Amino acid sequence: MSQQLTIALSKGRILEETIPLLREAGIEPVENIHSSRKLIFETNRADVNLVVIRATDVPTYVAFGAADLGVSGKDVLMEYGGQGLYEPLDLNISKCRLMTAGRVGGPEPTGRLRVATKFVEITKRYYADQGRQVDIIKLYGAMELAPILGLADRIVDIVDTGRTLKANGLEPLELITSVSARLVVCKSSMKMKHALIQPILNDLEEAVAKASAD
Ligand code: PRT
Ligand code: MG
Repeated sequence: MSQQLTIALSKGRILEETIPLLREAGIEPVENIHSSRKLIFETNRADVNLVVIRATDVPTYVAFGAADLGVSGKDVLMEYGGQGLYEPLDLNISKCRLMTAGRVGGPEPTGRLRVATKFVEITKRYYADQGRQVDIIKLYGAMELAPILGLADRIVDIVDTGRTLKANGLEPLELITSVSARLVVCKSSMKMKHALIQPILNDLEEAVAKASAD
């Protein structure tokens, strides 16, 4: 039987920017991904399928080999850890920054800093590297609310234009890392399906170079 490839795509804003890159690399879903409720999509290539899943689930599917390739934000990859994954290509899309933020003109917190975030692992590492002891409060959304209501002194969140922070009386403080979407490859797929995967990596690399030159 000939080999099949499954590519896991992050639903939401990353998906919008991934589809044109895939198309440029010769891979196109046969139906409209945005308007369908399906999770698995056939493409113009009989040997390639796409799955569209929650961004935070992409590394898991790829690391376990349930998908061979994936597209995932660097923030999500850092939070997941690197086990089982190669990260061969920066797709240069969905760019943003992961930052700490606090109230504009807020008082210098005394004692242990309380930090609210959904990026618990990244936040732990960031402050540990600085030798700072902090209390981390896990949230699932609307991090901006935490400093306003006094739940936390700081948040760690994604910033693009900074408008969301500003609208909530917050300001960006420290840059933790720059973020963009990356192509990830399952380590065992890279071995077992190398002949199928390598040309796609090459084509995507060219597609990224072309998009960046436009
Ligand atoms: O909503 P859900 O939790 O299900 O998923 P999600 O929010 O993680 O998905 P989605 O579609 O929002 O995509 C998230 C991924 O896109 C992130 O993991 C990043 O890799 C990337 N990305 C790029 C962003 C942004 N830019 C971005 N601006 N993700 C989120 N934002 C949000 C941010 O959380 C904040 O609320 O936009 C707001 C900040 O934008 P500015 O322009 O106001 O600063
Ligand atoms: Mg969102």
